[in-house]
Amino acid sequence: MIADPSVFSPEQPYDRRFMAAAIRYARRNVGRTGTNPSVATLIVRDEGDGRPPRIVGRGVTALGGRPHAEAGALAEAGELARGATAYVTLEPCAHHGRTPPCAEALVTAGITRVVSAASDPDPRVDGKGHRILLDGGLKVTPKVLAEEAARNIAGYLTRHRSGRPGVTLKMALSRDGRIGLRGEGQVKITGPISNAQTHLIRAQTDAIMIGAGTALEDDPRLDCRLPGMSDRSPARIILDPNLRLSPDMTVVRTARDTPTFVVAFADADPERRAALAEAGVSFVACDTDPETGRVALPELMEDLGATGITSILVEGGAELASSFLADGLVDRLILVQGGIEIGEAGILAPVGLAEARQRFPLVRDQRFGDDHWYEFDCGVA
Ligand code: AOF
Ligand code: ZN
Repeated sequence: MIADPSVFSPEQPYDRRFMAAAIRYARRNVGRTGTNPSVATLIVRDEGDGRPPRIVGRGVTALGGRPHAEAGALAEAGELARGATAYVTLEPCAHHGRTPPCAEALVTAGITRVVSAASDPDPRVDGKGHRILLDGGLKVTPKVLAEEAARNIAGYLTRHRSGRPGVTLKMALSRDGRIGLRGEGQVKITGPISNAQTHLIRAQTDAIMIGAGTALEDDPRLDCRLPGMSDRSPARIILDPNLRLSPDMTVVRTARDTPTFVVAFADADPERRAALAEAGVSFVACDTDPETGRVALPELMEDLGATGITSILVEGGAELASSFLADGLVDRLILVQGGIEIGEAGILAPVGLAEARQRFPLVRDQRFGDDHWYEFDCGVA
């Protein structure tokens, strides 16, 4: 990192506004850029003639992670990049990949000022991108809306910091704090608006995870059902250490359309394994936690991180949720409280609203129809 902050230029009046627009634009490809973060770049010209500055080029990290955002924005701006300011939601890269470093590309294109948001922990960048820009004579203003930009790339940052994917745990709670009724399949707790919000999060997440109990009980689809966004369904991970899933379940039947991973012990029934493999399911091996006899989650999370998964949405059930919480593996907790009551026979949520409020800062609080949506930052990583 560059130690001396005096090398950087101060923020200008329009900076936050354009950075906020860039951060919104970067959301377009969140969950679709592999191990690469989804970054956006806006090239902005101020002619200095009293007219407001205007955007002449925009780019977002392409599907799969390449090309980087800067390449698209510079190509769109063409000669108009000369003398312009670039707003980049992540420090521009400094390493040679399939293309030369983005920081160099910005210098070569004649950009005179770069405003960046999040810092890049990738050791190939980590301050070196800003250094290239400064050495090229550009003005650099870092950390503008850095926290907001970091939200978009939370999984990427967690993977760099902790060697595992970022984890969001989401639960729908009844008014009396229950998440369902045993033996009843899916109980409708929340309404259409918050359900659509959940699907939006699915679209922005690499993989969705549930336990075999929930899979057997609910036979869910675990896809993104927002209109026009079905191609954004995340991969599915089902924790089924003893292979209880059967080939006629929805997730197994659709395994050829949406990547589906089953986490199983190495000694699980080979015949059941063969039947699932035949249907297109892939397997992830796991260890046993010597204390509980269950799947060792921290090790599994590291293994999933190593396969390139950067974000996971854990959606059920109670046992899996409490294991994630107990192991300190939840980065963000979403509790959606619906208007219905389930009653004493219902399954209690492993963490209720009152406890969550006590333990974690509330970062989002919204009302969707009859539902309350609460998001907590568990800040473990
Ligand atoms: C940028 N702009 O749009 C993105 C960046 O595998 P590679 O060569 O694509 O490099 C991946 C690294 O590139 C990643 O870890 C992060 O440091 C940076 N991502 N950088 O300048 C972009 N997505
Ligand atoms: Zn780059």
